[in-house]
Amino acid sequence: MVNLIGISFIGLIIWWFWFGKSKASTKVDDYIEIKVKDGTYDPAYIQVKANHPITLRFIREDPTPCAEVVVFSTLNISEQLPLNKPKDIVLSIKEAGEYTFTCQMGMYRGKIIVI
Ligand SMILES: [Cu+2]
Repeated sequence: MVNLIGISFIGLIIWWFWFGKSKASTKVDDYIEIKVKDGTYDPAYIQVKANHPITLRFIREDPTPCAEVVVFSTLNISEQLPLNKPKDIVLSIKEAGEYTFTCQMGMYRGKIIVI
């Protein structure tokens, strides 16, 4: 119980941190454009409905190899992002929860919140 509160609190702090840093908007939509730039996914937080297909259009503006691949580890998805060319990833997540996506080394971080 205490752990749960602690984790939620940490989550909230991280949420605020990223929200402020990436001027991200959390929204429910069918299509979201995500810029990969300056060490952040923008937006980094995406809210989607369960069992509802969503297209994430990644636009990578960071030429460093670090940003080259986006990994959704819990979904077993890993995709190459071409430089300055949109890359669409279509997801339909069945279970509500939080799904993190990162670059290969975990410097870029984002989260999909499925409701
Ligand atoms: Cu990286």
